[in-house]
Amino acid sequence: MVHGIGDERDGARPGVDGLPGGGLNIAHEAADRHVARGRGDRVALRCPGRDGTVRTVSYAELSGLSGRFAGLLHRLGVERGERVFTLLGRVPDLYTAALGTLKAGCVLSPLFSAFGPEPVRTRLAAGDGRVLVTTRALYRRKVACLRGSLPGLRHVLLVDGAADGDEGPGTVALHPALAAADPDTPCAPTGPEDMALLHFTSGTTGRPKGAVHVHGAVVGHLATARHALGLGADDVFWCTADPGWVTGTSYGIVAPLAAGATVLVDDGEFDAERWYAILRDHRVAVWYTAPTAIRMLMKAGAAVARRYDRPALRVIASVGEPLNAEAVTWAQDTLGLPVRDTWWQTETGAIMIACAVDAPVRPGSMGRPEPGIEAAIVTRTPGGGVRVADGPGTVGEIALRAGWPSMFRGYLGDEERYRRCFADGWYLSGDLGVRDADGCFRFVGRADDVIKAAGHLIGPFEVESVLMEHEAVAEAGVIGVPDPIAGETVKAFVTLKAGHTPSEALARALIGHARARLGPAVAPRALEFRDALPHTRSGKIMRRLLKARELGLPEGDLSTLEGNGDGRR
Ligand code: 6R9
Repeated sequence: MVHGIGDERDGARPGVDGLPGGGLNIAHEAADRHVARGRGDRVALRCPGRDGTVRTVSYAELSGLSGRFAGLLHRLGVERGERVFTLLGRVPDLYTAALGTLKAGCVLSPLFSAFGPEPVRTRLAAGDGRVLVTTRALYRRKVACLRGSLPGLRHVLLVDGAADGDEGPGTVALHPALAAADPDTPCAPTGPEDMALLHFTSGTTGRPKGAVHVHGAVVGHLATARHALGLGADDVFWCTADPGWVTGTSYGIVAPLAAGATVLVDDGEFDAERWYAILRDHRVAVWYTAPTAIRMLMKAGAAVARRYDRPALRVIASVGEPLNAEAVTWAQDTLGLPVRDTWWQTETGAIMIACAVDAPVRPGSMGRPEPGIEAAIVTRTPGGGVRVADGPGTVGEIALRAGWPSMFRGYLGDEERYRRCFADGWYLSGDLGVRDADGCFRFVGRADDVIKAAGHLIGPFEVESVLMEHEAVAEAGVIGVPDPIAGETVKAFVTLKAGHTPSEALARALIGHARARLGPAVAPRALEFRDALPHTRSGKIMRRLLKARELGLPEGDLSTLEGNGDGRR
């Protein structure tokens, strides 16, 4: 097993303590050990309210709250290894639920609160969710209607519930239940290879994949937070990612708490003035955000930025989508700091390649592999193996030598799909890149059809399936089209069943249907009707070709294109 850098004194697992009786549990590393080290009074969470007040939660309080949550899960009969889902924004209860779930030895699976009922249902069903933690409003809007189809979902814990059962059978008011639970509920004696986190991610085909992560991943979260982001225990850290995205868990919850830092917890939407005020008023030192956010700040203009100072800000870093060179230099000129790029995936669990704080920033380059990580550019060979590129300058797939601590350990229930991610001891990322003579990696593109809109990975299949539920739709093909702010937005091409004719009103109705089912973050922004869609001979929609035609790019290899029905008349 490869380890990242860490504190030598901590022995075999750098940077982490391990459970007092042996074993490893993320919740212990993220809360209890700070209390054991006499740092229980330090602020773990700093939560600005809309009214200007600031609530803080100390490490000792977080340890107690997560103990209570674990005790509550025990009382409800939830067993070790069972899945607890969250459908919450960035609110203090999220941290209680996340760490409490891990403390109980259960598995945490966070969902996007912007999801519509359909993505919520598929994930709860695929992950066999036993418990869901959410708000009354989200429960009413997105889950109540699904309860009948989710017999395994036994308990719904409502963070703003008034009384048990007030939203129907199996609903529990979280706060009174926590008040009655034992804050000293001990941490389950999990081991480093026990399943801890389940993150759903989207692929080109099929339903979302549940990437399985283990407690040992905390070693990678912590090492990279320190090395790539330069995070220390005295820092205020702000990660703007939604908790439903792997970044919002690995770096929104686990890494900064394991580092003993103060996590800024803000649930608001993007607003340039408010964001600058947060950086100033809460003395944020390390800020982890996304290229879309930087581009939105660029759009808001330099004048706004100049009205606020950033007294403690030391590091700005981003993840999730290509970071354009202009954004890096704009930040340097306007905010006085460059944006440091980091590259990783749901599957990798933690940052793999980064323009780390100790390295010079080269706009357009993602930087180098983190310590303990071996990355290469490879091409797949016909025999199912890989060939590592000899020298710099070759475009190929970004691959990582398998075996780092935060590497995913499986796709839930899909061993075959997991196996296909590896060849000759390398994990194949599905991203294309190139390495320069200095060992720095540049991002070239995706090798598959998945869409990255505002940093969020969207599987075209999930969107197509929902469009095809509509009575008028015969077939749908979904692609990402470039957008100056969000990187990409979702666009759908649709053929209609006999008896239906294209119209503006129908396009609006289809987009409306998709928004209601999928949520606005996933639904298409644009929709066009076609007489036919291009297919491969095996019947798959050729999204690549839809995209090439939409963007006026070369159509590439058409040898698998079906003779008829390419959609162009
Ligand atoms: C953490 C996260 C992973 C995909 C990845 C790649 C894209 C991530 C990037 C980047 C260009 C970067 N991606 N970091 N593209 N530059 N620095 O985003 O996980 O949602 O699984 O997405 O995001 O295409 O393969 P996930």
